Amino acid sequence: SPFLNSVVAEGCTDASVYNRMILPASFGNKNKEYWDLLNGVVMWDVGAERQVQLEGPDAGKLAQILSPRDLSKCKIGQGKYVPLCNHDGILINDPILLKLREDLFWFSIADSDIWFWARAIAAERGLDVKISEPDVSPLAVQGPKAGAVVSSIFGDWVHDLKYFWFAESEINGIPVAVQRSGWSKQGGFEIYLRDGTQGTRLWTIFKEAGRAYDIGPGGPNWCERVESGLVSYGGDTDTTTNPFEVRMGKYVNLDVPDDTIGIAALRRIAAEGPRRHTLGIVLDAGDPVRPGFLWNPLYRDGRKVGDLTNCIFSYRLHKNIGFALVARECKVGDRLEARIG
Ligand code: THG
Repeated sequence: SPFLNSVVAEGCTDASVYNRMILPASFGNKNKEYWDLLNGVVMWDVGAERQVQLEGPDAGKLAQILSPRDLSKCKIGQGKYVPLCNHDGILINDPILLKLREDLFWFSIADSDIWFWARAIAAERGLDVKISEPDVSPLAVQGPKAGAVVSSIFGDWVHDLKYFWFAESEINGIPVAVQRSGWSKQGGFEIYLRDGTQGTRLWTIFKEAGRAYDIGPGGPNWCERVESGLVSYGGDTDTTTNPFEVRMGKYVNLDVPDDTIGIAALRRIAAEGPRRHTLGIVLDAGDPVRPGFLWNPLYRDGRKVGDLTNCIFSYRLHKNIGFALVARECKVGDRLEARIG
């Protein structure tokens, strides 16, 4: 990521690999990073969220072929959270789509190879569209004070951006797009850096503007995102998971054109009713767990009913919490047995 040198200088202690890149997770004080996200403002190097760019006369057509969410009313400057599915209706990514022009779109992707997929589909369908990974790297600014920091840099207009809408801008000659977005429910923005040589300069601009608000470095926060119910593609999903099973059914429109990949399967799944759904789970006992994708079995009356896909100690509840991907017959309030540790 163009922010890597800054992140190392800040003392990054934990990272993962995401889209074949380093995704910083923590700077050694997870407790502080969590409470700063809830009460203040944090900045995250999320350059690993790569853009798959569709450009050309058939870009919009390809975007709709790739996603079962209705994009016909998507405006220039608007973003949308969209499922991407394979022909069996299985979720293969959950990007944010940004429409920059009628003939220019970005899928800001989660951790799977959509670049190859999009190219293959475009070629097979004979579409006039160029697919590339442009020099674009997001920096997330999250938390209740994010608006104050971002507006102090770009101006008060950022407050008028609606959720997932964005505008192209620049700061000290550095080209960016500013979007109201981010992988938390604490509010904030993502700044899409459009010149990878300027990462250190952009990081410093935010660090200095954020000083008055005690901005600190962090990373996508596992505890907050589980408390907020945000899905992690590839972690909370497996190779058999469809969007209905992970609360993305509201982003599937069954009346999209028939040439949308997976729509026939999704219509069938919707008609039959998905087999599983995701519920939040609170564990009664146990010391704080290390966060992880466990996929440990969950039992009801001795019978396996699903999986605990992830588990994390909640700073707010002082209990371990997670997501239960379980059979539809399991309801809110059921008692299940989890085996962890
Ligand atoms: N930023 C950018 N790209 C990304 C992510 C990101 N691509 C992959 C991954 N993260 C996408 N995942 C999500 C999931 C949920 C949300 C954002 C990114 C989100 N959801 C809101 C909610 O659930 O309440 C709103 C959804 C809606 O109503 O449309 O914000 O972090 N650039």
